[in-house]
Amino acid sequence: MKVLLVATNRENSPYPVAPLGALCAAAAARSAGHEVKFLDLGLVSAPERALRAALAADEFQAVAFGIRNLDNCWSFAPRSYFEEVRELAGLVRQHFPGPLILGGSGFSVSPQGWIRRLQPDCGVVGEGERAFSEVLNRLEAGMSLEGIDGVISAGNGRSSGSALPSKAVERLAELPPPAHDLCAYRCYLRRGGFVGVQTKRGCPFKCAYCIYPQLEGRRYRLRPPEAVVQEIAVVATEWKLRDFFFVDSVFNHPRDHALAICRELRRRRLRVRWSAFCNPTGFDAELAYSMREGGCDGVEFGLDVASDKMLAALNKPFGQPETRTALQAARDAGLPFAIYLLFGGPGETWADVEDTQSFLNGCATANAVFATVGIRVYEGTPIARTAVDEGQVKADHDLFEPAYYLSPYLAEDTEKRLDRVTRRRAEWTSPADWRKTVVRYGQKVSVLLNVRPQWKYIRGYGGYVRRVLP
Ligand code: B12
Ligand code: SF4
Repeated sequence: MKVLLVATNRENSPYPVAPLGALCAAAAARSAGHEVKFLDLGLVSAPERALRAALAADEFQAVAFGIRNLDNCWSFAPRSYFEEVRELAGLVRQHFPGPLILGGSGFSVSPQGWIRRLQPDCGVVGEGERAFSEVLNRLEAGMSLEGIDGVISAGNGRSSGSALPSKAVERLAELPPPAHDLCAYRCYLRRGGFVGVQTKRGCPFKCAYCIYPQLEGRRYRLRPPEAVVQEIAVVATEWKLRDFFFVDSVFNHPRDHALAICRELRRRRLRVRWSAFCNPTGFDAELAYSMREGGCDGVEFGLDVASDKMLAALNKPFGQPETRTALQAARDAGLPFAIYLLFGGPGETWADVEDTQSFLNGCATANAVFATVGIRVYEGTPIARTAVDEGQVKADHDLFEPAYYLSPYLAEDTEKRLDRVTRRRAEWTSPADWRKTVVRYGQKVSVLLNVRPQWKYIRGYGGYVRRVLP
């Protein structure tokens, strides 16, 4: 059947992100024999006009929405994307009589919330490839959508099926590579974006607030390194693109797999550069050098916190010794790195925030430390229980509407006090800096100059932002 697959995400902070998930769903649908017309609203100036034109230009048997983000997860400047998608769905209902299918990570973090509000024909929870193809197969055959693993069918105003993600595909090598050919990557790269690539799915760790294991599964499913690098090689050689981002939850774990990817990249001698999210687990000198030799030009360490007390409270899978080793290894290998911190976890005080800072002061210095505060609460996470127990969130709160956990000890003058801590160190930066229009403008200019992201090229990024873009 012919399906119109619409990538709905229009967020452009920190930069526009290419719709990798929707490209995966598109590839699976094509390999199941369906015809896919891909409409990426991320780069168009008038999304509603573009959608109306696409619907009028062809006869489709189904329309599917890829919903990457539900909200921006920022307690200090919260933003929901729901209204944008609701308007698009209204337009589809007005101009198209056939079925509407929803999917994507923004959908999967709160599937029942979307189903209740938009009443699509069905929604695919979690991994999309198999379930989406099966939905299209059934629609083509005129069969019911009930009973498909990972699919909530919602016809006739009632929903059936579980909101649990679909059973994960065991061997990722069986899936077709993402349909990169459908994406206007050059436009993304020009605006600071990257080509996204996955080396695996899943995360076995159990950090108190994190929903990634629910989205991708709790067990690693590794892609063969040769297949990952071949995917990169095709994009790099056919479209002459150089800038990649490994979108794994944690690139460097399991360590052997990360090493194998780096070695394969080196062996193929591709002229590419890439960065990735890492955590300190098993991140050592050998890995750091290998990453560098494989083309890595920047590491984003998701530490969240670095005080012993809060590492335990958030159930992080690493401690201070691993953190020290990892940061030193990155520095010694010549890899610029940024650190992401998330304050406000259970029991955290300003003294704990300062402990994190003084511990990091004694480690290899990051180019940038991005410190934020307030933890987005997701259904089914340990922090959701804590938030209810402490009365921060009502037990029946619909978490489609973002709620944030914040340690009561940090509740007063939060942003001002975080800013004060931040200003003590040149590399630290906090929401008080990023919210300035002039900073956002400065970032746009640096993208035009191909200095992207800025922090890779600037040591003491926070001080720079406060000094040069006051
Ligand atoms: C890597 C990443 C980033 C990187 C992206 C780097 C890059 N160049 O691509 C960076 C750091 C830039 C980033 C930024 C943001 N991110 Co982010 N990011 C991720 C991460 C870790 C992986 C995303 C990814 O590409 N996965 C790989 C693809 C293949 O998986 P997928 O998109 O889920 O697609 C699968 C299914 O969802 C489904 N599917 C997808 N589309 C469709 C369509 C249809 C029709 C169907 C049926 C199925 C389907 O099938 C796909 C294949 O199985 C996820 C967390 C996670 N583990 O999922 C968060 C995540 C997607 N991000 C999230 C958010 C909120 C953001 C930001 C808004 C944060 C912020 N305030 O800056 C920004 C938005 C940026 C933007 N412009 O859109 C949230 C979204 C949930 C929510 N609350 O809305 C997530 C889930 C993390 C979280 N906090 O919970 N992000
Ligand atoms: S924060 Fe990172 S390491 Fe922890 S569970 Fe989430 S993805 Fe895994």
